[in-house]
Amino acid sequence: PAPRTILLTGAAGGLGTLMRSLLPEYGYTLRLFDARPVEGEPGAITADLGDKEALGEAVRGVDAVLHLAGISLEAPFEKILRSNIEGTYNLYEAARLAGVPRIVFASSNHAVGFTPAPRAGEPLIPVGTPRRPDTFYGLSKSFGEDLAQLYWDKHGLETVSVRIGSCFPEPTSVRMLSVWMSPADGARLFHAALTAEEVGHTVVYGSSANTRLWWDLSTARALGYDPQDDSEPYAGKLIAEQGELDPENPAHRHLGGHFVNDPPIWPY
Ligand code: NAI
Ligand code: 15L
Repeated sequence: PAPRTILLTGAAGGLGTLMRSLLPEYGYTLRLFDARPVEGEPGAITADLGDKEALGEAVRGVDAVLHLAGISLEAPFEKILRSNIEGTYNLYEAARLAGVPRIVFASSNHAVGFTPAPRAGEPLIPVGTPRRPDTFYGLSKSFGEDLAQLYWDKHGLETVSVRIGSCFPEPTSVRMLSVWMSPADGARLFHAALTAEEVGHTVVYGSSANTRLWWDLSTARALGYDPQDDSEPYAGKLIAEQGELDPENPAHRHLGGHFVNDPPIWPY
């Protein structure tokens, strides 16, 4: 049966807020969870991913989890460790103990951020490309994908790991022309990931059907995802403002964009 009640972690965040407005159209009832209060949602669970008791209650009776909570940019390792690594482990343990059958995990392009972006005519990057995190943040997403594989192999808990590109209302950089996922396509992809049959652990890239796409959407399409949007209408204005991507600039040359040359954040 199609999942009806979904635990949405990270509900107060940017993507969580977009999905709170879009996913109910697909018939889902959402249970909300975030460390911060969710505006206008007094019923939301306000708790940290470190709170195992709260997580145990949050997952009880849900059909699936859409796991968006976590630090969403580079940060000191200790913070990434707590929210993204231990926090994601705590969520998987809670889900396993409660018998939740599936998690859709917000992975990121930064798990493979040091992969060179394909030039015109070169093949798109497949999901099987070796992981090359560009930050501690990307490393935590790489961990999340391995955790998901372990929980599938050992416990039969299914996951779709979505290596999201940039999911914002509009693309705002020339790089985003290649990696943008419109919010409406994001909802389409999460819906496909929540409802496709027998996914085991499947890794997909999350973006719209962009003319300048860098990666291969075939595993996402195999789930039933049929993207409807393309960043190309934004290309003229963004290129006029920012210029074309410069192949000499490492931040333009890799999937992860500026994350590859951001200075490390101390302390390690
Ligand atoms: P965001 O930073 O706006 O939202 C993340 C939410 O998680 C926040 O509301 C925060 O309070 C919550 N959170 C953080 N640590 C927590 C903890 N320890 N316990 C409970 N809640 C905690 O990020 P955004 O853009 O909404 O991203 C959502 C997810 O998708 C993140 O996991 C991010 O890494 C991932 N992602 C997002 C992309 C995007 O384009 N928006 C691209 C790739 C991945
Ligand atoms: C991410 O993983 C971040 O969470 C998001 O804020 C964007 O920076 C996105 O990647 C991106 O690569 O543009």
